Amino acid sequence: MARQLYELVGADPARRFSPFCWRARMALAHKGLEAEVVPWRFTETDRLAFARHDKVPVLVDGDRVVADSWAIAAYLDQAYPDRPSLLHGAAALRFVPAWADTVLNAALVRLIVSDIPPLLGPGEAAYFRTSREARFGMTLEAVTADREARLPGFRALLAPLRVLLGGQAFLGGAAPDYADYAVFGSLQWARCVSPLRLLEQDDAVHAWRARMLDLFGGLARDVPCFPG
Ligand SMILES: N[C@@H](CCC(=O)N[C@@H](CS)C(=O)NCC(=O)O)C(=O)O
Repeated sequence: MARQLYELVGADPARRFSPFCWRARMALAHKGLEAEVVPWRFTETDRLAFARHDKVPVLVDGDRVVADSWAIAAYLDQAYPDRPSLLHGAAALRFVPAWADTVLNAALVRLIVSDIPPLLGPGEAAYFRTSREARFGMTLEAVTADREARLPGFRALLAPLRVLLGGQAFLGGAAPDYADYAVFGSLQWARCVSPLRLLEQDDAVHAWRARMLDLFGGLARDVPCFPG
């Protein structure tokens, strides 16, 4: 069976916007592995029943089915040990996706969430709005109402990245590793759904994101997104 990655898409199947799916997509490219994009939308939970899971990414690799972006990275290192390592067997590397999930994504969603429904089909947009407005206890527009004023605070959150990028090209060092893909996925999510300019042009994180967009022949650059 061909390798497949189930990825979240909008009304346009080319608009792939999940931070977690981007982690997995970049991790596959790091390993030099091709995987067919299987477009998946929010209301298609039944299509993931085979994986006993309700979220993407889901990787199908021959007879293996792996759900969850961290599990996919660990699986790829275990199944393809002769290819460049993603995690270097370093348990502490999990800190980076954990930080991205709990700090970075939590801040980002409050800046961009109202930009997402217009990119979805009517059924998905209704599901997204209802589920997220219940989570936030307010309309999506109210969540992002003062977002311009919160941009400096968001940029300050990225300080740990600037510490590393002051002395090296990638979070992983001279070359990228899963730390880079974990953080990049979040910024790519924002770039793919929102016209909001998150990063200032002279920010080291902006330059790093440009290097990430250049990787693998522009894999993440050449997709429907906003200029950012
Ligand atoms: N911990 C999971 C999180 C995956 C996740 O939350 N995926 C979102 C897309 S960004 C999803 O499938 N959401 C389905 C829904 O909200 O119904 C991972 O790292 O893969």
